[in-house]
Amino acid sequence: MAQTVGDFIVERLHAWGVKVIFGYPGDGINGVFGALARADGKIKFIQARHEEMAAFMASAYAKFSGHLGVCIATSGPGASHLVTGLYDARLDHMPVLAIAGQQARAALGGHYQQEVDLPALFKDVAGAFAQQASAPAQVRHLVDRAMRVALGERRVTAIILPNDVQKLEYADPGRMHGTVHSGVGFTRPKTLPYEVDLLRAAEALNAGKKVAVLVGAGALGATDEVIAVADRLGAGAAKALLGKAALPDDLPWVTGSIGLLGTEPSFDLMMGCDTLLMIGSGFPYSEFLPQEGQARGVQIDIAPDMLSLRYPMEVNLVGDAAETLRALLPMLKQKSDTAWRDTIAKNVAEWWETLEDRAMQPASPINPQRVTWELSPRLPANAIVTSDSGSCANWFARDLKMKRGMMASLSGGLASMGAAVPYAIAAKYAHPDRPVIALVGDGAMQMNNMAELITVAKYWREWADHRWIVCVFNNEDLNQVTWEQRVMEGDPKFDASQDIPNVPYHRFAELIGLKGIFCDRPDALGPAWDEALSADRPVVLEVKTDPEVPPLPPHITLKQAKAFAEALIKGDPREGSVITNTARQVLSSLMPAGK
Ligand SMILES: Cc1ncc(C[n+]2csc(CCOP(=O)(O)OP(=O)(O)O)c2C)c(N)n1
Ligand SMILES: [Mg+2]
Repeated sequence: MAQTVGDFIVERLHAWGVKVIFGYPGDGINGVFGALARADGKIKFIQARHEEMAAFMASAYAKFSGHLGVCIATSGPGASHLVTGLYDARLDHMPVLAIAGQQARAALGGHYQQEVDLPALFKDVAGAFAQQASAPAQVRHLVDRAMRVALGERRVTAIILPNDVQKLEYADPGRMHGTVHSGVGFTRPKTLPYEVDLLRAAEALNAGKKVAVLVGAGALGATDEVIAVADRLGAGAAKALLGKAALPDDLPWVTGSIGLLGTEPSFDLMMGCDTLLMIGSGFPYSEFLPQEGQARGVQIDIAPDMLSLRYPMEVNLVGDAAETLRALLPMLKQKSDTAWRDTIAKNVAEWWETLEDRAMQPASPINPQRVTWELSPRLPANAIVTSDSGSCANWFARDLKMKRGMMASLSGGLASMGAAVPYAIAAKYAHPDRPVIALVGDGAMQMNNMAELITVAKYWREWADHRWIVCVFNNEDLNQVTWEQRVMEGDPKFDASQDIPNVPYHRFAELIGLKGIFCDRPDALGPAWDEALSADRPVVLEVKTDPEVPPLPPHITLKQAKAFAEALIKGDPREGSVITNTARQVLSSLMPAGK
């Protein structure tokens, strides 16, 4: 049989090093699925339950493997389902290629069934390169460019394939005017600023007496270099959410997460510094950074458009984090005064005690902070942790102690619900030999993560390490938003939008052949984690958690505290029970006594 366009595309992706594709079939893309079947396992296909989940998987695969992620879907609804997952990759700067089917060329423009204007649909999310094929000779350069643009610019790209084109016989473009002759291959360049600019950065950093470092996802491959530079500068370092694994939390000068989900020492570090060194981060909330003019700023980022965006930097360096820090290090003078760092370390040590104290406060029935607090010491050395968007992201950010060599991620820029389970599945394709743990709210389970457990049930036996755990925080509430309504808006909880049904997640797990564990007693939490981590198959650990423990930001303003108090006065349905010990503990430091 002659090679079809579908066969050629699969072969070309293989030549580009693609090993796995996440997706869902349909008649708009069957020409490529037939080719995948004929390719005899050269590229592995992973069947998700929903195309959005396949796109989340592609995004997470890129995050955890360092390679490009690929997802595939049929025309119309399959393609439109991909979009949110693709935005996740787009906002977190991940190289992802989306392949979507389309109606036959002759039908386009005919208000045909499942006909969606896909170039227009993908124009924003895959704006770097979104093209629809109209002839076999075109697909070679469409694949080559989609791959190279995605890898080179760390962007999302899309190839749209009318179903009749997929079945045509493939032929290379002839040698004539108007043809394109492209090739395979991309290697990441070494990106390093000029010495003169490194010297300017060094001058600013050497002059500082109180240096603060902020690391993000761009620093994940530069742990040694960040530590060396921070040690030389006597600096403290805070971590943006996506950079959580960039520095281990057992270093005394690492202040943990920053921002709304962050820690008090990170807040103090930024408010007190005279120099800011930001490495590979697009952390969005400027109010957690120094005030303009307070600090001299140096930023390192691989993407020029991310420079001087959150704080006006004096020195803007385009470079790979590890390479740039390595080049910078010999230019930096060892700080001899340790007072600044000693203060940071003292704040950090006290903060960990505060967190333990908060986690151990009684709650009804389980304090959600205790869930991650108990997990930290039990985390296997090479664990990969994912989190959904919801209150568990607070506990993931704040309470979970990362050790050297672990990985962690979540939907950062998009902060989408529904990402933790597909992320955790993708982690198994990036690193089948590593244990994976997903932290998920019950709302996010109901939204779509539950259905993806079926994907886990389908595939887990082929994973080298069978440890795969999703921990569900069952609080029967869309709790993060409930607290946002109270604290940010000053509104009482709106039961109609916030209450969600109680679902036996652990029993659903058992129904589909996974292990289910249920926990509603604080003292059973540690043993429950132990049982989950030693199980012979994937586990759903369902924990009944208290929705009245507030995931408040570390520096909650008086304005917000007042809004919260107003919500109580206006008659929040939970008024009687709402100020638990934990809430009182946090609020007492903010509210005037007796209010
Ligand atoms: C797709 C999507 N829809 C809505 C939101 C807004 N949102 C953020 S957190 C949250 C509540 C999540 O509830 P749940 O998963 O139960 O976690 P909890 O906060 O209760 O722990 C909502 C609705 C979002 N981030 N993403
Ligand atoms: Mg919930």
